[in-house]
Amino acid sequence: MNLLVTGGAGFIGSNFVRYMLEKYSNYKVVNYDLLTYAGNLENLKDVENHPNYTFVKGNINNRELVDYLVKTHEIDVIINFAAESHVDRSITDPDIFVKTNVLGTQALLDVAKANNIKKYVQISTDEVYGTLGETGYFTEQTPLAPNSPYSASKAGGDLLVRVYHETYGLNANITRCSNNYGPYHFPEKLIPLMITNALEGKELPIYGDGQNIRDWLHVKDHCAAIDLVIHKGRPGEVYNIGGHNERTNNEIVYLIVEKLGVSKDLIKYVADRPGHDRRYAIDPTKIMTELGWKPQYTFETGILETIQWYIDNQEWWKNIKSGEYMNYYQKQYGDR
Ligand code: NAD
Ligand code: TDX
Repeated sequence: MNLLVTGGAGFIGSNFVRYMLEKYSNYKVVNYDLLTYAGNLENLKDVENHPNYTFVKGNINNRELVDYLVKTHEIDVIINFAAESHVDRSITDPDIFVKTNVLGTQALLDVAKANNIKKYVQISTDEVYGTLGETGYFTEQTPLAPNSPYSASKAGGDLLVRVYHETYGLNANITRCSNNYGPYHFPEKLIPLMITNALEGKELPIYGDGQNIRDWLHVKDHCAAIDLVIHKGRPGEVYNIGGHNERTNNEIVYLIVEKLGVSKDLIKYVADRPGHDRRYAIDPTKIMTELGWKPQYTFETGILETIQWYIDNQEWWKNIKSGEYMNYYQKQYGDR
């Protein structure tokens, strides 16, 4: 099988590229990524010379280039991870979120349709469902009710994927996963920000009262679920992905403080995020019963492994935090 992975230089995409190359010795993977601030080829340093791996720099909005790649690499499946992914950035600059997450998705769908692609998988998020109260779970039937420019743009992309299935018969799936954690997570997001700030002795900013709840899943468990959807997902279906690991932000930050042995005085309660969703929690019954998915990691072991990864890979995140790697890749690839 030949896969086009868009956004494969980001956090989840790079873990997925590695997962597929390791698991399937006869699959070819083309990683197509614009290398925005969040894209980093250091995430895939260990596979850059793998015979089944090709990297191409480009924008998902560039239909001509994506079309050329689909044809020349005889692509069977497109898996779209490419997105602007940070909620806080979407609040200050929504435009790029619409351009990438809505229009970029439509451009990919057009190319998939024109080439009669065998399968298109859209990597979406539980945030499209909005927020939960103290009880209940998101199922695939929960109405879309996004509360941030980020989640609205992801919901817009999802609706277009639905339409290309319903109207044009494209064999498409949408996956909606809860919050991921694990190696190569960009240090603007809660868990890597708190670990790296704690290691640097910097403040640990908690928004609002810190009682917002996220449902955490190890990135490798997410990759395994996507693998199942590619091979066994029924055309047009949505699959929610989550492992029943609800934690308040306070619990997460206190755990990191405790495991790293730093002072609680680093914790600082700051102004809340506007439109801050209170609670996310996934009901994963459908993917578990239909596709046989089951998470392998418990949060307790996964978070310890992740903390250790950040201790062992300080150069990786220090380059990002200093902006060093962006200068490097700008020199390497220019503005193409
Ligand atoms: P990320 O920000 O780490 O990576 C995004 C990647 O997309 C980067 O490599 C970036 O360079 C690339 N990209 C951005 N704009 C592009 C464009 N126009 N053309 C080509 N490439 C472009 O994000 P992530 O956390 O790895 O998330 C990947 C996907 O999974 C996103 O679609 C996100 O919405 C979804 N998701 C993320 C989580 C999570 O917890 N991180 C949870 C559920 C779903
Ligand atoms: O400094 C912080 N302090 C803080 O309290 C940051 C960065 C976050 N938070 C809070 C906000 C959220 O309640 O922590 C929680 C997690 O925040 P993020 O890491 O920004 O993730 P979230 O907003 O939940 O979105 C993530 O999960 C779903 C990803 O970034 C999305 O791409 C994905 O779709």
